[in-house]
Amino acid sequence: MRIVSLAGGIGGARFLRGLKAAAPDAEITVIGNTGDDITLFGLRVCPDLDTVMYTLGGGINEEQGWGRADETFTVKSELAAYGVEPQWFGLGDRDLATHIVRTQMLSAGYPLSQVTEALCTRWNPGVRLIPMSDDRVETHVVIEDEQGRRAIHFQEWWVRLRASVPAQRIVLVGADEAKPAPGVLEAIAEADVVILPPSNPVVSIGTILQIRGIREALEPKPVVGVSPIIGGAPVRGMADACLTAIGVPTTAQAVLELYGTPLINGWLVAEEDRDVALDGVRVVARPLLMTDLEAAADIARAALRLAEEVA
Ligand code: GDP
Ligand code: FO1
Ligand code: CA
Ligand code: CA
Repeated sequence: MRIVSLAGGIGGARFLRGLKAAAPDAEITVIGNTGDDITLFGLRVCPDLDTVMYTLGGGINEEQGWGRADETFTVKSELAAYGVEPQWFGLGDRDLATHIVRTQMLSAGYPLSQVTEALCTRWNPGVRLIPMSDDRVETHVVIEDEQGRRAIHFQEWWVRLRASVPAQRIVLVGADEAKPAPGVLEAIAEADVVILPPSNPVVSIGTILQIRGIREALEPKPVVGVSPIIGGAPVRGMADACLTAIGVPTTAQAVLELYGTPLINGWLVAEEDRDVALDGVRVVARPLLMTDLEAAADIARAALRLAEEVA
């Protein structure tokens, strides 16, 4: 079986670990969000790609959900001693090696998709991980505070401000010109099923869907989504702040309507959201908390069953 999954960071990566366990013989292609990417200290950092790569490859900091296990921060404190900004983003020593290799390859002219493939030869994530685009696309957030109205990088809003200042707009800079990376549309065309994991519906899945041609390629496919919202709240993180910014309520119903038909055909919700409904979509209620690998595998199995029903 050929499965395509879109993915952000933590929610996507934890689901994918369950999907691998649920479908050990499947060929899984993951289309990763690169809207979170940022250049810091001259280094290109791809948080969501790395979260998927480290989680599936066994190198993730499990408690945190991002960054490397057994991490140290010597370089970070040395940079701080020079007074170099930004100091609100923590790049660990082990993690830095990834960004150095990536930046070196990008500078030599390799596209991000080939760089990601090269990094994955070390981590063996057991899936084919492709960035949504080789073109530089970045999520920026328009805020208004004492310093006036301005756009800041998504990471500054998310990490430094913890999304505490309301986002007036979320803009994907570069989306108009960006093309899907090589292999993205081909993998979708060949997929038997497509799964939208419980990733952030705005700045992870929503971002990938903005890349020209991706939504259109997905629409005719049997697509099953797993709700990232349970009982009116994001399980972790601040996805509610992103939904509010685009005028969408933080409910499993509203996220389903945001994805909409004909894109989505099956929608897995938590048991407390079992009254969610949309014409043309089969809704199934299951426990959706990814407390451990087994729980994530159960959710993935339910998603695959639902995909078979709607195919
Ligand atoms: P990020 O890029 O690290 O923010 O990660 P993703 O975009 O892949 O996923 C973040 C989303 O995962 C959050 O908005 C949560 O709503 C969702 N999430 C996290 N843990 C769980 C869980 O155990 N169950 C479900 N259903 N959703 C979860
Ligand atoms: N998130 C934080 O909250 N603080 C950090 O210092 C931080 C550093 C960091 C470094 C590498 C990386 O891949 C991810 C990192 N994250 C950090 C996570 C992260 O950037 C955000 O949670 C996501 O981009 C939102 O998906
Ligand atoms: Ca992300
Ligand atoms: Ca469809």
